[in-house]
Amino acid sequence: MAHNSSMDKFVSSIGITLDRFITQKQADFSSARGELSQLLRDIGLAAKVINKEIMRSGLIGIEGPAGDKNVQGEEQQKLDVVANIRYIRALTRGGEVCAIVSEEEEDMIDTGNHNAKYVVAMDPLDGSSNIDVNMPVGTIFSVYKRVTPVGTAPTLEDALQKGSEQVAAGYVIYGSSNILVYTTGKGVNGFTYDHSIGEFILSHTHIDTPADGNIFSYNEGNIEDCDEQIKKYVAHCRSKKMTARYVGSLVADFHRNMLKGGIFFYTGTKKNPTGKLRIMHECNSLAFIIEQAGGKATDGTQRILDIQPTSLHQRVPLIIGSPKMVDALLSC
Ligand code: P6P
Repeated sequence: MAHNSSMDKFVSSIGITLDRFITQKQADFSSARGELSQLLRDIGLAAKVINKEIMRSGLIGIEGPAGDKNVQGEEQQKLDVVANIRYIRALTRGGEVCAIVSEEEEDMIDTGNHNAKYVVAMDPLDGSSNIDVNMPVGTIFSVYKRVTPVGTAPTLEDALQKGSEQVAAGYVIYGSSNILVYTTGKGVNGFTYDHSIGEFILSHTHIDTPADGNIFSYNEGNIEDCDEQIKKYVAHCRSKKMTARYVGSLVADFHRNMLKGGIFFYTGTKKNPTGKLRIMHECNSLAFIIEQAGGKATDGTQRILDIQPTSLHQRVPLIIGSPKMVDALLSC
């Protein structure tokens, strides 16, 4: 049948879905047999479910504290607990993950999938205290290949791996729109959730972060507690009349800075001498992503990705963003 161009507006392409993109990119990995692809799809599924619950949180009584504290001693929000259960269930049932390290769980979870090749470390819902005030929140995840033999029970050795060992990393930002951003080491791509068809559609192809920027993200409430280097850098930012932007939700601050250029830093304070952010659940993932986008991530002395984690909930100072801004802070 001849194609009538007047119909074009009714048959425009929906774009590339996350599923199709993952399958297409699977060809990049000769050894890939689809397990990592399935794992990424499982994360995408859980993200869709969590997104639905966040969008309606004020209507279904799921807002506010769960009445418990997590292993960090932080007030758990109901949605922290829900997101943790949803992601653990999706990854366990997906069958591709033998172990999960969650910010909301004191110990590593053995999923029972002992023939699975992968381990996932994640913060199921970062910044959840912002939900009740309708600020953006996020999920952050890292994927590692297990180091113990397939077919055996996973051990801590499978979990405590350097960030440089990640095979994939990503985050979901539940904000004015919902975007899943991930890398498998061949660039960073973002997918915007189309609620009308329930699909993540490729929207940010091969993200490169600007080499320099004008945005600095730091909780200046800590300025009296921090070391001289940070004080000098903040003074430098002020002298240059840079823009201070701090949402208090790591994924939101990171995502904005990666796209526009900028620097986020959360270093040691008297309250948190090694910083507040966790290397396994937050820092390794974002460090992998920012380096793939041309940026830098350091703890002030070494690459985040070179740090050998020694405990599941280890905190590290995090300085991350445009390379010239990170270098400027380090030279203070
Ligand atoms: P502060 C949220 O609780 C979080 O873990 C990150 O999302 C965020 O960047 C940071 O803590 C904010 O911490 O101490 O500035 O409130």
